[in-house]
Amino acid sequence: MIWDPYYECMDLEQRRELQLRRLRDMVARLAVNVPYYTQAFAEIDFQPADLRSLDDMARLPFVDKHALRDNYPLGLLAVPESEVVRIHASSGTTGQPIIVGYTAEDINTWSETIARTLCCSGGTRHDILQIAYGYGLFTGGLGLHYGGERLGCMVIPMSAGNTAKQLMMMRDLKTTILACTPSYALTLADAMAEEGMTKEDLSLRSGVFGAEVWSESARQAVEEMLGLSAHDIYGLTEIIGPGVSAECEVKGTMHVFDDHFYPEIINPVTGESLPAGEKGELVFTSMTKRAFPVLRFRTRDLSALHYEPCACGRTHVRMERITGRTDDMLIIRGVNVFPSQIEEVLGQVEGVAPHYQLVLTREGRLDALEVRVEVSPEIFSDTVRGLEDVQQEIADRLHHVLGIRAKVTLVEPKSIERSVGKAKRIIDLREGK
Ligand code: DLL
Repeated sequence: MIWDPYYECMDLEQRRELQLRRLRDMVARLAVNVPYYTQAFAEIDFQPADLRSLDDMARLPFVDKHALRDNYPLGLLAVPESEVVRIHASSGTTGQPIIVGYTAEDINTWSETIARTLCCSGGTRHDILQIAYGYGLFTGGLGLHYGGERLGCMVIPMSAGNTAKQLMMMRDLKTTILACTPSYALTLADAMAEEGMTKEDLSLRSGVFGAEVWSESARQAVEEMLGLSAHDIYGLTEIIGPGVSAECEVKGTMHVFDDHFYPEIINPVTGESLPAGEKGELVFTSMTKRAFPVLRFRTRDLSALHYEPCACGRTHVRMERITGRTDDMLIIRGVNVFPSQIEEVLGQVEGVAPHYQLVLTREGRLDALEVRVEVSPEIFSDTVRGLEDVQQEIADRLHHVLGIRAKVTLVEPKSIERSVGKAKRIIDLREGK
């Protein structure tokens, strides 16, 4: 089912006209209501009327996390505070959070884009939706919650953690759609085995997983262990939260709800716009947000955009799975390495569990990478020789893909800390990195 066929299946030309109209309106609101943008436009001598075509977007300045932080807490609101009905905050690991506000209309838009997201994964009002994303300042829990209610699902607001209770509710209430981070889905799957539960005891048929980078092999593992169809969903606090883009049944790319969020891909070094199909940094402009609209926000996420229509009938531009963040990129002995490349390699090796950690140290002047990965119980109880073979196979494959040698350490099943939210995969112990 398509939630909103008018907007989701719109003719491309018609959508471009809609985007231009909405962008003009947004830029005019920013110029008048937000001093930060008034000044930024003045600096480049730009008037809202100068936005004559979508190509003119490239003239406008970017906004990045620093600009948002500098205006902490509510300096970039485009409406009076009295119109704000909710705030959320980004889950940044260091320093000041970024606070974002929503008007009642924004909450409505958000619920709509989440209802679309759930429909993309096959959801209907007959579904029982268990939300194991964290509730609170993080956008995952409440974002999915309002959208699930909008669709008419029976919503179970579990929040993250409390794994045994999650499984009990899942079984007893016959949950059909699970919403959580992919790493927590793996945690739930492991715990299921421990409780002696099988996927046949559950009624799951679909999952909406996102908020962190994950791989095709993690998808296969989750689908197999939980007995569901796993869908990638993407979003970020600064733009709205989850509900920016979602994978339909065709899978492989995510539909960007580009009647609300205008996407661009740029070269992360030069800032130049890149053509369709080329990989670069995603930039989003929120076209309809009232309280906290952002102009050309640099996400640091790496992806590519595709404009050909999808077999599902939706005409939204599609984005590729996120392969990493520009600030996640590890530079190891001068070689650029993304954790997702390592995850993909590990997924190809028989007997290796999808739980891993990357530890970076410095040996003398050189960077050293250690890949710690759990092996399955069968492999773990195998002969030393068997373990050495697995270790060697991983090291060789990593060398082939990355061009550098990594130390591979096989660790006992369940020895790597399980996450309930976004997994922490990188431990960087290098000084002055
Ligand atoms: O993670 C919003 C969200 C909640 C998305 C639930 C999906 C599901 P933030 O905490 O602001 O918001 O983090 C945003 O998470 O810039 C990406 O780096 C990463 N991210 C989000 N979705 C995906 C995904 C939420 N599907 C940051 N694949 C983004 C890879 C993702 N990375």
